[in-house]
Amino acid sequence: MSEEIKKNNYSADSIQALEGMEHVRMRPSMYIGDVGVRGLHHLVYEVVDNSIDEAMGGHCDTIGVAINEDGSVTVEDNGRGIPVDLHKKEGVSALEVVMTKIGAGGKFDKDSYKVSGGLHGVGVSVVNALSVHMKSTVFRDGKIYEQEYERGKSMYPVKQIGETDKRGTRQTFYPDDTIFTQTIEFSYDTLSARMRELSFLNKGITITFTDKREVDEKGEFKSEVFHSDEGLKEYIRYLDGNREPIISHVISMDHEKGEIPVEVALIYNTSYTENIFSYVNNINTHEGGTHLQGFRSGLTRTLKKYADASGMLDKLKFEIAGDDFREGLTAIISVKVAEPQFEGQTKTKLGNREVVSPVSQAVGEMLENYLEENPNDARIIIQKVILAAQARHAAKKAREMVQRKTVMGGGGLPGKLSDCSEQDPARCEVYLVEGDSAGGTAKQGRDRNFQAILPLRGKILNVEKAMHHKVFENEEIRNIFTALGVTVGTAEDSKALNLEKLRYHKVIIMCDADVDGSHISTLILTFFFRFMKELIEEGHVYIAAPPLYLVKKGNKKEYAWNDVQRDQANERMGGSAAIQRYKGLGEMNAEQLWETTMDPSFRTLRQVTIDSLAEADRVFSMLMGDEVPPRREFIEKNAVYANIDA
Ligand code: 0RA
Repeated sequence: MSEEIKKNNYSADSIQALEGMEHVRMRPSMYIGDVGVRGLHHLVYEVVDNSIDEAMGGHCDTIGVAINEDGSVTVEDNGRGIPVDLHKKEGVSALEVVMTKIGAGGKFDKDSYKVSGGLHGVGVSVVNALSVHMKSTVFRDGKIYEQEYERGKSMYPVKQIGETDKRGTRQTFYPDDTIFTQTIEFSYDTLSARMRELSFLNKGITITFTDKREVDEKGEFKSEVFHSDEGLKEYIRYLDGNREPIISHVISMDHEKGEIPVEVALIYNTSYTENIFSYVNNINTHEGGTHLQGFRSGLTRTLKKYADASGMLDKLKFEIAGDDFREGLTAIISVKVAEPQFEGQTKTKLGNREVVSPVSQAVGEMLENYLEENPNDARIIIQKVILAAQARHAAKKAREMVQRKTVMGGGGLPGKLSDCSEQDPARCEVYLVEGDSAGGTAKQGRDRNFQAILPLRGKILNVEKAMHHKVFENEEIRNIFTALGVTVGTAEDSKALNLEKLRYHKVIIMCDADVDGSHISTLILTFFFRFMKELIEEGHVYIAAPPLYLVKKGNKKEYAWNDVQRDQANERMGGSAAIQRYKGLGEMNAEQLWETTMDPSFRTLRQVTIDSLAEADRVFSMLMGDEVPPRREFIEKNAVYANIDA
């Protein structure tokens, strides 16, 4: 607690507390990032983080998370229970301080192992302030205590409500719909993915996740239990389950070097994709930072040293670059940092310099041991690196061709692009349309002022299976790059994406509403995910939703996007309406396509977002990879409308 606050007397403190809570309600985004879907789910992460901290301190091993029947969320752990004794300075229970004072969480327990911070770690009081109702139940010293709150204000002092032999803390909250105006509905998939991720990142803990809003045919709730004994090693197997490994084991290590606990696991597979996920205090650091830098330098240094000593590079005419060591690599780095400095646009880049060398050393030691003990795998890895270097030279040439066209070509826009007349990218949108014929209809139907059309020929290249230079040689893909005005590669980073000259702020994928159409959408999304991830992350990518049916009777007509809407429309028209099922965009005329799918005042666009990079990677590698059975299973499970927004 700061000196300034310490000096204040009791009443001044409580005013400050009130102001703090009011401030959270006035400026929620300052505390949880946004008040949309992401911010809403952040509330759950915040509460779960507290239980994870208790587990990391060695005080609990089980966490239960449930979405309740009424849509509220309960998080329960078997830890020591938040203390309920009188907080002398505040004159109320410690629990009340934790729940109603901003920045109070855990501060009274200096010995506890607490490293949360950064994005999360704003404190459970923030969740309380943003909930219409919250209830804390503490099981401690043989007793059960309870306190409830409304919009962050306690309704009564902590009271004892019974006896127990349990230990732990239970928190239930119902988000405030005047704050989360977009939605207060929690997504099973989003929360489940995060709980799985947390169980891999914190081995040994059991997290049960239950959705009580619905029961299945057997009358049971949807529920999953997440537990990992091997941590990141298991995480790698999960992530790379649909790829083919080229070495015999996952390489991993888990140790505390100096002050900073470092865990790393990695494997090489047959793909050409570099896939590194980094975490700081369980937070996915999308933008990387010093721990990633340490990882890269440790990897490059150790592999290079081994390769040089092996003589395998002797006849090589190419220089080996850092990138070459990471082709077909899937890796996870997880560090715990006491006072993380987060930088970057989305505050997901670790800035602490002191992290570089411990990570680099740990990675070096781990790899050196593995290479020495597994000479066969070592040779396979070095061979892969050499192939990557050769492919990189080929890719560079192909890329330069694209670049020349983009930058110097003058009127170098693709011939197939029907551009719009508006010049301000913020107001411009481009439709990527499946097939030339639908492209033609879209071109007639559009508002040419701000809507551009780029028709794509049939199935675009599956980038998941192609080498990089093949990707850049592909005409459809080059057209997308040039049309969007996006370039790849700078002097420092051959894969860096440059979005500065992005010509359209909305990039809309428009495909038939059938199996082929969703396959093509997925191919395009895979391409964006692997080669223009920032385009998705910055919210530029959308999927258009063409209707499935036209329901017509006399001069009345309605469109329907699913069977329920179709039947309702039919009923509204008194039954026996003529129903046309659109088999594809091609069956709509220009006016219909405009009315239903392109007119901004009527259309619905689904914005593509990424909750979890790791989960998205797994889904794409499954959907687009070689293994058929998992893909079939996924598609059957998500048959109605595969949610690619994962
Ligand atoms: C500080 C001190 C003690 C417990 C906790 C924090 C605690 C906080 C949370 C939040 C969720 N679950 C939790 N479990 C425990 C008690 C220290 C003691 O008993 O000596």
